[in-house]
Amino acid sequence: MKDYQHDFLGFAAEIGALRFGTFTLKSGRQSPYFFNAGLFNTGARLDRLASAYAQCIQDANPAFDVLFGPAYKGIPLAAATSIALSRSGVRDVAYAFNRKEAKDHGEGGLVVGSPLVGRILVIDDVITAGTSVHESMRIIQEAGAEPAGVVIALDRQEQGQDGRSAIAEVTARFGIPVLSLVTLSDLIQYLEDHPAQGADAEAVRAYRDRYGVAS
Ligand code: OMP
Repeated sequence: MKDYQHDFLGFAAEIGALRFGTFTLKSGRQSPYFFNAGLFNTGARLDRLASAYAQCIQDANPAFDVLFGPAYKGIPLAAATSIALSRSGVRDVAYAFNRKEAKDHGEGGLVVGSPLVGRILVIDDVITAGTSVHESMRIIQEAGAEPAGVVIALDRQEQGQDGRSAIAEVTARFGIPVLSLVTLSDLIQYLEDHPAQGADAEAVRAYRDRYGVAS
């Protein structure tokens, strides 16, 4: 694990964005842990999260033109990541996000910010079964743009709709990379090294055995 990944996990646990207990996921699965990106809810927290996204993008260096943050949680993530990339001297990156409800007055339309043109890098929070990411792909394709990749904070490394990993499905179907700040394997390794923080590493391993896929 790189330093920024280790720091990200520690900080997420410290502010309660990474929680342990029993959680029902969008997919209906019962998970012993949950990552809530909405808890990066101050300027300093969001700054740290966005810096980690920017670091991940700089390391993998995918070719893209515009960042896209899917409503709602992806919106501050894409905006803050574009700031982090410009501050780190990479370049002044355009960003866009969608509305959930189409507007029929004013500027109208579903996409706000930069036009969705060229290669679009999606900035999202989590992929579990892959439902949210398919919705982003639909928006990009309807705009006539091309998906360039997806960056998420946490890859839960779970089975998608056809039994393969949700990420393998996205990569195969759209031919794009999915980058993550950390994966479930990183989280398990982190919990093994930091056993004192009230998390049930055994329950997380059991969950991986039931729903996980090899990375
Ligand atoms: P999928 O659409 O199944 O890939 O689930 C991803 C979405 O689930 C995320 O965009 C979140 O809304 C939510 N989620 C989390 O935020 N954190 C988690 O740890 C797990 C989920 C989830 O419900 O699977």
